[in-house]
Amino acid sequence: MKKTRDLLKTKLKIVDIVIELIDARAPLSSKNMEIDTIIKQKPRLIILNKSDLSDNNGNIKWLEFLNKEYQKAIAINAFDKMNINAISNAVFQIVNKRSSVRAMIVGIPNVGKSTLINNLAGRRGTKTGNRPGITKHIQWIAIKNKNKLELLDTPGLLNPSSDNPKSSQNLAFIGAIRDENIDIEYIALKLLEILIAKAPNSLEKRYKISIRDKVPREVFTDIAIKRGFIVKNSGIDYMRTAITIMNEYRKGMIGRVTLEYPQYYEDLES
Ligand SMILES: Nc1nc2c(ncn2[C@@H]2O[C@H](COP(=O)(O)OP(=O)(O)O)[C@@H](O)[C@H]2O)c(=O)[nH]1
Ligand SMILES: [Mg+2]
Repeated sequence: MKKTRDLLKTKLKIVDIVIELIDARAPLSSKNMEIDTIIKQKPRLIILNKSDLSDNNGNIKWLEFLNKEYQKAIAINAFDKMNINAISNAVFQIVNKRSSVRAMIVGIPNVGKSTLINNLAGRRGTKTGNRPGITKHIQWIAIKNKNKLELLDTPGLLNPSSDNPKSSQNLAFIGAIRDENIDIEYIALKLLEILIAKAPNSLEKRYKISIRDKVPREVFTDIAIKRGFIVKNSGIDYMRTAITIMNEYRKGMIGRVTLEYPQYYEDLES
């Protein structure tokens, strides 16, 4: 991590603004807290990405919270072309500069850094490096139709920093931790517990099952049976069922579910 941190600090010196991507389904768990001390007073735009996978109410609450805590936050979906304007406007609002502005995207794995860079850059991604005065090894990408905004072509990869059990679970749900490193069956059952509470209708609709009065294990079995995930002589194919549930949640097929809310709202709930 020290090496990554040092590299990040070097790159920070050459940008005007940091664009920090977090996952709208779990903004707190997917935020690397160390970044706050690394970037210090450097202008920053926080982007709640994958806001198409989180619920609208969650997005509103998080934007309200983040806009209060940090300089500025917006919610986007990295595939949406409309974002180019939203991001560019936000950047120029934060950075008080009329000439060329340079930005760098940072975030933990799987938050959508590459997707966003590709979208902002257009299909080919015009490289603007190797111009006089620009360090040879550093490549900049011109953002489509925004000739005053340039992006560092490689994002800053951060490790997730939250280490409480709830955050680790959220990171597993959203696919920020490699599946090899988690007990997928256990995690799928935990996810079902949340979906039963937060999105019962979507869950019933997706799998055409009734979940009334059922515990996660029973819902899990129902899903396996509905999908025909049965192995001859040994019953349910637990692995396949678990992977299916995880994948379908991650793709937003079981509804838009925000996994955590700003502390204030969590306190109200409990
Ligand atoms: N639904 C949805 N999926 C996204 C969004 N952004 C990225 N993804 C998906 O999330 C996965 C990880 O994206 P990627 O750009 O590789 O993340 P990176 O590891 O931060 O570079 C890919 O499967 C993307 O298609 C988004 O805004 N909405
Ligand atoms: Mg990437």
